[in-house]
Amino acid sequence: MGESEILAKLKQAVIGLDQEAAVAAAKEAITAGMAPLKAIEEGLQPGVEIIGDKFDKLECFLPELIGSAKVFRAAVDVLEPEIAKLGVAKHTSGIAVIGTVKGDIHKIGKDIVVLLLKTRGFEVHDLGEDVPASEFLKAAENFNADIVGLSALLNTTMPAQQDVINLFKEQGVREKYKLMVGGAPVTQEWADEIGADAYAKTAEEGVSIALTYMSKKITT
Ligand code: B12
Repeated sequence: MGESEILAKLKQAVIGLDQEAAVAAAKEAITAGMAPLKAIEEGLQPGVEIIGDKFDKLECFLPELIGSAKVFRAAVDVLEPEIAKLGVAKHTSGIAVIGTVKGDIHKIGKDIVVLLLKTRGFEVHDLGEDVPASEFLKAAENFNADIVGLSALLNTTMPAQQDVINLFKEQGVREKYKLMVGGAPVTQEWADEIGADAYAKTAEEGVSIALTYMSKKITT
């Protein structure tokens, strides 16, 4: 079976809230030698985006949103060990603290960032979801982090990213960390407005920014 067919199956399984089909398609992706991240980004993700759009237009409701997340997760569970196998780093690339900001319980995207950072050698402290600004600060200081990642999926929780940055500034520790923001509604303009160091549209982009930052930090 061709890659495009498998990607279509993954997408359709999410839209159809069909966990069995999603798991089967994820296994097919592995058997076909497809890059696991491609299966996530080009198969599963377009599926949840369609469900999200339908939700927005009141064409489906919260149970479908929850269902799509479960199906997504089940397929990622199959793909995750394949991503982990790609891990190449034998040394620690750096220390990252990451979480979804206060008021926001979306975790799928953040979890992918965590997974990719780990496979690229980062020591990652995942603070989970609905994380208050003070927890980000505490963890960054305790773990002596290099990078702090803030995920937000709601327009209403994007200001909580700013709250974290403001708190770091107030406490005089802003310059010690690279503060990176992400999540579907977040943009480069927003990152600039709130004074974040970096914005990444995808998990992959975020990890590559993190690695570039660490290589500069080590050489300077
Ligand atoms: C699944 C889902 C849920 C699930 C979440 C399950 C879970 N455990 O995560 C549940 C059902 C719980 C949920 C709840 C709600 N949701 Co919802 N949800 C979604 C949906 C369909 C998919 C999100 C997702 O997982 N995408 C897949 C991942 C892989 O993509 P991602 O998160 O964008 O992450 C990628 C990048 O953004 C990036 N990234 C993410 N974080 C970070 C962080 C850093 C540091 C970096 C570098 C990169 C990065 O990397 C990832 C991979 O490349 C979206 C639709 C959409 N188009 O996004 C709506 C959506 C986000 N939800 C929405 C809404 C309104 C809600 C609710 C308010 C609904 C309600 N009435 O209760 C609640 C809010 C609950 C809360 N307080 O948080 C709206 C938000 C609108 C807005 N912009 O404000 C959306 C857009 C749907 C819509 N079109 O209306 N939701």
